[in-house]
Parts: sequence; structure tokens; C-alpha cells
Amino acid sequence: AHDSGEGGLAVQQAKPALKMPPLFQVVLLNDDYTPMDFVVEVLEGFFGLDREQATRVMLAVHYEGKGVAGVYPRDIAETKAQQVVNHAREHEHPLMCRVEQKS
Ligand code: NFA
Repeated sequence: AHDSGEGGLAVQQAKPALKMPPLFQVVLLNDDYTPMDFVVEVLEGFFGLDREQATRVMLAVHYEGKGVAGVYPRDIAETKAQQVVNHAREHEHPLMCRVEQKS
């Protein structure tokens, strides 16, 4: 507590909750060569989607050019994106992703 100037005391009150960090989307991009099954496995393995959700996102990427795989704080989004690209390259697939700040 400190003296606030008019004979009263002002007390610094701790905030009850932590502020949420800004969120970033990991966006998968379509290409002509990465097998559909591989993309579904990536969405299951790196983003925790079940087979049905993973298939829906994979088809959205295939037909619309891009799709959101997951939404995370910046460092986690960047790490996931790098892991996905590394995994794809290990299997010689050209799969690409982007990290975009959520608006
Ligand atoms: N377009 C790819 C194909 O026809 C499948 C794909 C989907 C690739 C989503 C990348 C992302 N094999």
C-alpha cells in the first residue's frame, strides 16, 4: 500500500487472471504432390485432430488452396509449422505451411 495524496491509501490489487497471448493460425497450403493420406496423418499427429476433422481440413486445403490446422500462441505455432515442414521433407513431400496472426 502507498499514500495516494489525500490522506487515503491506495492498494495495488493483483489481477486475478493472466492475460491471453495473441493467437496465430498454422495455415496448411495445397500442392499437387503431397498425398492426401499424409496430410491427414500430419493433422492427426501434430494438431490433435481426429480422423474426421483431419479429413475435413485436408479437403478444405485441397479444394480451396489453404486451411487452418490449428491456433496457438506465436512460439507454439512457429514450432508446429517447422515440425510439419521437417516431417514432410523427411518423406520428400513438398507440403508447406504459414503462420498468420489471427485478426
Ligand atoms: N492436392 C494434394 C493431392 O491431390 C493433396 C493435398 C491436400 C496436398 C492438402 C497438400 C495439402 N494429392
